[in-house]
Amino acid sequence: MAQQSTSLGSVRWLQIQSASDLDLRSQLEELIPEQQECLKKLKTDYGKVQLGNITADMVIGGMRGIIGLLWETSLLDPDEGIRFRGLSIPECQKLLPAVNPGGQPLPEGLLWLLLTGKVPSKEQVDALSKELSSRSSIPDHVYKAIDALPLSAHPMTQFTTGVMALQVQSEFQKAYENGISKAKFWEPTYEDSLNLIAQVPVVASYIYRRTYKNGQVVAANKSLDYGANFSHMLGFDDPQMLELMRLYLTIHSDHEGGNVSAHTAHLVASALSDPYLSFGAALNGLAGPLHGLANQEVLLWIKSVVEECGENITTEHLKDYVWKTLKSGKVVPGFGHGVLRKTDPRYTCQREFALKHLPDDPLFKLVSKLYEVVPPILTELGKVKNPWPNVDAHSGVLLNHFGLKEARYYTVLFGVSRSMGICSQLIWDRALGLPLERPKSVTMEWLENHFKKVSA
Ligand code: AMX
Repeated sequence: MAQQSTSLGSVRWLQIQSASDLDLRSQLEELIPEQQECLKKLKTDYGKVQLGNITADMVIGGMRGIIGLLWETSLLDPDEGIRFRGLSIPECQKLLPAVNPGGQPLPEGLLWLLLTGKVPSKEQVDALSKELSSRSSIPDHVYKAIDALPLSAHPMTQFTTGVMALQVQSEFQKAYENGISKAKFWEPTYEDSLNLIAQVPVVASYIYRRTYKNGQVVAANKSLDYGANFSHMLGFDDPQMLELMRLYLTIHSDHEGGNVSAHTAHLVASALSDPYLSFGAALNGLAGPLHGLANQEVLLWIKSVVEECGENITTEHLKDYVWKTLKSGKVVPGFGHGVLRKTDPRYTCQREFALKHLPDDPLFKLVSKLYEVVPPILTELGKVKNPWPNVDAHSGVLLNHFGLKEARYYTVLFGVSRSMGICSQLIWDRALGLPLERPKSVTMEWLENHFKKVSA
C-alpha cells in the first residue's frame, strides 16, 4: 500500500490503495478499532476541557456556532467551504477516480473516501460500483406504496414514502430484535446503508418517470457507474449530463453534521433507529425551503423573472426584481448560509462546469448576472450574514439545460446524493458507539432568572 505525502495537511488517512484490496467492508474492519482507540484517548485526555462559550443569542438563534456534534466525514470552513475527509472540492476533482481522465469524480469514489478517509483506486471504485448495482433491487411493495400517492404529491413526499417502504428490509432492525451485541451494531448498519445508497436512485428515478413521463420506467444499465446509471434511469443519456450527475452527486453528499438533514439523521439514529428511519427523517428536513428545497425555489424564482421581464432583463430591472422579492417578505433563494461566509465552492464548481459546457445558455447568463446583483443588495439589507450564493443558486439551470426541467423534483436529486454522506456517518456513529443525543432545553423564564442570578 503506497503512502501519499501529507502535503494536504489535515487528511488523516489519505493513502492510495493497492488494487488488490477491493472490499470496502474489510477496510472498515481494520479502521474501526483504530478509531475507537482514538476516541477513547480523546475522552481520557481532553474529556473535561472546556470548548467555547454559549451565549443566550446562540440558544435563541438556532444553536448557531455551538460545537455540539461529532461528524467525521466532512468539515465546513466558513471561508473555504466543505472538505470531505480533509479534501476540498477541487482536490476531490483532481484525486478521485473519474471515467475519463480529467473528468468529474465518480460518486462511489467519494463514498469510499467518506467512509474510510482514503482515496480509492479506480479498481476499488469499479468494485464498489458493481457492489452497489448488485444491492439495488427494489421489492414490489415499495412501488405500490408510492403508487398509492396521487401524482400531484410532491416528489419529496413520494421519496420519503419510498424510503419508509424500503425500511421493512432493515438488517439492523432484524438484528436488534434478535439481540445483537452493541459491539456489532455497525455491521447491520453498514449493510442497511449500502443497500439504501444503492436503492435510492432506483426509487428516485421511478418517482420521476411516474410523475413526469407517464410512468414509462427506464430499466437500469448495470454496466454503468452509479451516477451515470441514475441519469440513464431518469431518461438522460447525454455524456455531458452523465458527467453533471457525477459532479452533482459528489458535491451534495455531505456538509458536516449540523445542517438540518444531517443533524436530523444523526439525532434519530442516536435512538438506534435504523438507517432507513434516520434517512427518511433527514429527507423531511431536506424538503424545507430554507434547506434542500431551495434548489426548487431558485429555478422557479428564476423562471418567474424570465416570465415577467424576459431573458434579457437589464441589470437595473433585475435589481428591482430582487428588491421586490425582499419587500414582499420573501428570501432570495440560493443566497446566504448558516455557516458559510463566502461563495460556496459547490456553486463555484457548478459555475465552472457551466462556463465549459453551456456558456451561452440564457438561464446560466441570468444566474451569472444574479451573482453580480444580489450580494450587494443583501449586504445593503444590513442583517444578512452571508450575501453570497450557495449550492442551490446554480444546480437548477444546469439540470434545466440538459432537459431535466421539473423544478419540484430537484430536491430528490439532493436527497439521493445526501444518502452517501448521512449513511457513512451513521456507520461511524455505531462503530464509535456514539450515545443518545439529548441536549438541554430551557424556558425563557429560566433564562431570565439565570441571568438575573449571575448578574446580581
Ligand atoms: N434573502 C433574504 N433574507 C435573507 C437571506 C436571503 N437569501 N439570507 C438571510 N436572510 C435574512 C434572514 O432571513 C434573517 O432575517 P430575520 O433576522 O429577519 O429573520 C437575517 O437575514 C439573518 O440571517 P442569517 O443569520 O444571515 O442566516 P441564517 O443562518 O439564519 O439562515 C439561510 C441561513 C440559508 C436559511 C438563509 O440565508 C436563507 O434563507 N437563504 C435563502 C434560502 C436558501 O438558499 N437556502 C439554502 C441554503 C443551503 C442549503 O441548505 N441547501
